[in-house]
Amino acid sequence: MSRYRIQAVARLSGVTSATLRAWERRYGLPEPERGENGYRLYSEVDLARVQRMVALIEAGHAPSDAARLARTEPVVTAEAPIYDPAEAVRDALLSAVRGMDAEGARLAIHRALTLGPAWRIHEEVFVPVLATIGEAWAAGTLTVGHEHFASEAIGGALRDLLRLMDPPSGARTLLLACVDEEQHSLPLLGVALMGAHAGWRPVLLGARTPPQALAAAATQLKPDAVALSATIHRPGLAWGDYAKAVGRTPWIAGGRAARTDRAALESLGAVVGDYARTLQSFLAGLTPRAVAR
Ligand code: B12
Repeated sequence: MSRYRIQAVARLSGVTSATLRAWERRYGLPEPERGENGYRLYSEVDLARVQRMVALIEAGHAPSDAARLARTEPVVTAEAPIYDPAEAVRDALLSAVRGMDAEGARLAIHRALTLGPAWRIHEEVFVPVLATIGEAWAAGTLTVGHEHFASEAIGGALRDLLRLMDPPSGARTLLLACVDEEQHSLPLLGVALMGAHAGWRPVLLGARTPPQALAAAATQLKPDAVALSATIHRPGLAWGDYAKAVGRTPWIAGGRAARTDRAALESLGAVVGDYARTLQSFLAGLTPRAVAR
């Protein structure tokens, strides 16, 4: 590991040698070793912590707080490879899928659950893993069996996350469905998570929902908004029947097939969402008063 003399640390951090010695005395940071001749020798980690402390002070922290934070935060130095926890979990989940290793998938998903809010876990782990699996399937290196295996594991985790996200009392209802013949229900679960995160109460009809079933559910539930997902493009899909089914309720359609049919959908009054995140701006634009019943 590199060893810097105090002048070098002063030059690289912009902190004078006197201040470095004072910080060491007062806050125990940095923690240089002593060379044979008694000179202070600083490591990469010491340097990174001093630089971090400077940044924290510039951001308004008192030096004592900055020292405490700089000491407890993980240190990224030029020597330490940057560890990306989401990447590690993606790798673990993909290798479990390749090996059809149920225990490995369960463990990887448990690790994923530590990475932040549900929508971020979905965006940073599940969506990229599913996209890689889709590419591997198209390239012939993974089978439909692997796709099913991954869908079970990830779908289960998404459902668990949704169950844990208790909507606030008085939450508005978001009715979600996949269009007729559409088996790709995982994208819909991701969209439901986004809705729950925005404080809405998602009600899922799931895969293969014909327009009549949507109409019946909309009549019964009187949702405040409807979200539809379509992945496989079907040229004859009766979007007009879905428009009738939702009536005057605001609706959004997403998924790669909805994007293909964007013009038709927009002419029917739908908003077309490119990403699950689009749902949030769509919902944010719906004030309770604007909701038509
Ligand atoms: C898992 C999977 C399956 C599972 C589905 C299980 C389930 N319960 O969902 C199973 C095994 C059943 C399946 C079947 C098939 N699949 Co498939 N599948 C996939 C895979 C690997 C992942 C799908 C997924 O969940 N992606 C993650 C989601 C979250 O991402 P997304 O779909 O891109 O959605 C994003 C946006 O579009 C948006 N979005 C989606 N919906 C909505 C809705 C709203 C309202 C909003 C706002 C946004 C929004 O949000 C998402 C995140 O930003 C994809 C690969 C891929 N790249 O997606 C292939 C893929 C979709 N499948 C494909 C194919 C061809 C099929 C099959 C025809 C053949 C097969 N592989 O078995 C059948 C057809 C089934 C049918 N009739 O519907 C192709 C589709 C190609 C095409 N024509 O466009 C893909 C792309 C694989 C590939 N690389 O070729 N599949």
